[in-house]
Amino acid sequence: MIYPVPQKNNLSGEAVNVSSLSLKGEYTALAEHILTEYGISVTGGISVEIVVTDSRKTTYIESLSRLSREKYFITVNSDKIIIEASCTSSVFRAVHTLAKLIVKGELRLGTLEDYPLFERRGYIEGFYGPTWKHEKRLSVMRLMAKYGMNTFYYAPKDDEYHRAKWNLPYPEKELSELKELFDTAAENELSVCWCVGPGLTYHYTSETDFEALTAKFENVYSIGIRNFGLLLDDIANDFQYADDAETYDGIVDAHIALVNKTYQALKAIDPGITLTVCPTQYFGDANDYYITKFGRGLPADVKIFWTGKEICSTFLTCRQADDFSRATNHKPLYWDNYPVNDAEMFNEMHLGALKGRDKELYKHSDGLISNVMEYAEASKIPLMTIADYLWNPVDYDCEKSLENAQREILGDKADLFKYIADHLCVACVSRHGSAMMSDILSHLSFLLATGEKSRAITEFKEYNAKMRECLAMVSDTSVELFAEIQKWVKKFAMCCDVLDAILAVWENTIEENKIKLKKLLDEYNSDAVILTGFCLRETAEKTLEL
Ligand code: LOG
Repeated sequence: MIYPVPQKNNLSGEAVNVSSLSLKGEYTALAEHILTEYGISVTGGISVEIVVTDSRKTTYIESLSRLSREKYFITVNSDKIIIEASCTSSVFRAVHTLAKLIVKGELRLGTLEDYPLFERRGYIEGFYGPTWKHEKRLSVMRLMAKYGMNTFYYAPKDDEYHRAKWNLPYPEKELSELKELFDTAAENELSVCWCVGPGLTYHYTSETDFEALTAKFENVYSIGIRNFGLLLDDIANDFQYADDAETYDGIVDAHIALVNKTYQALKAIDPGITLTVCPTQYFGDANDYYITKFGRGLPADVKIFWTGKEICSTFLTCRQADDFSRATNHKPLYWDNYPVNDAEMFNEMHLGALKGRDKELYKHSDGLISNVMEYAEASKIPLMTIADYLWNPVDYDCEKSLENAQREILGDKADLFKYIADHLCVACVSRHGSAMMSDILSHLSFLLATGEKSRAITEFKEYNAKMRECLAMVSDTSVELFAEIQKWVKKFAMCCDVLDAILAVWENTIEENKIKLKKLLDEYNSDAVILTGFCLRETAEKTLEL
């Protein structure tokens, strides 16, 4: 299986083994570049012909009632492979798919037809906390493009030129790094939206502030950005300057005026510019006064961010999306606060798969943009599942997608990694963690309670040995992902100690062993980092009663 799962994969004939190939047709340089990244040589062999046809003829998708620039076909014959696409983005997607099929040994005679269901599929650096290092940014971007995302929003709360110093232009160095980032996005078929969050100090009636805001847009326009975001989240709910309060009836009126004025100014710079906004009320009930008035007061083509019923929503449903559209006259563009783990969530690590988003949400929304964690490497795992969901939500299988993501990031280390990953998935999308541990401990407790003590001890030792093996592996901070999760690794070490102490009591129910277990359990419980679910504490407490 390759990911994201293609829409119609009829490559079901005889297997075709490709060790090298030759390219013909259009976009061969792009194709060569991608294939080489997968280690596929283009020095001869089966011919791959890339045929680019007019998008109007090829890419109308009935079920979506829209044209897609990203639809493509791959036809595999015994003597040649034909890629049919309509433009660079569909060639880009097609070649990635072909490369994945070759690498996985899944290339067979037949045809494959593919296109994404969500129109906008992306991620946003929109979290509080240390901003991602430049190299990390590039690496996440390339990976997300490989898995079919097409949108990137730049809005790190702690980039001071995004928020605190919104009215100052970027210094040369920062601007040139941003340019490199945005150029990489373009090479990877991601559209970039640069966002500004002026609301902490913005003076709505001040012309000077508005000029500073447009100057800032121009500053970023100069490096090639054509999509802009105006974010009004997490700012005061009321006026901070007396003359603002005198001029506008309410804060929403000031926001509507600001968005409209910004929209006009941007269109005057370049009619091709697009605008996304984040309202001050970005979650909750779509019928609320602020969001209804806000939505109705904006031009139709301004996109509106919305996080759903909650800031970090457990579910995003088609019905809620329709309520939002009716109330605001705009489809929601989901700012999905998963896997972000900032603010109150800072003791959680979100490595689980995306869950709880309706399969048909693509018909009812403008897209979904996932807000990431300050941990870039760790974010890649949930992000890959999000990319899978967004491409093909109908065939999305969260467990298989997660398995594939762990393997992509960790290779052979993925199997052992599951012993810690089991505990790193409690988040808004799922409150259930430690599924594997919970099964094992309840099975072991059952054995103990039904007189099979020696079997319980043997199997317990096997489990603890695996946990220790995993602990040794994840303590190696030369692996980038492991370096990022050390806070949880430390707690995992405590967990291993508690498990060994439980086992010691099972083996020898003496007071001394119980005292040791009690001490380790107390230490474990008093550490605020979130790791295992209830199962560990429950087993330890029952053991203390033996
Ligand atoms: C912020 C966001 C933050 C997230 C999770 C939005 C629109 N804004 O409550 O920057 O990462 O929550 O803590 C937010 O979600 N505000």
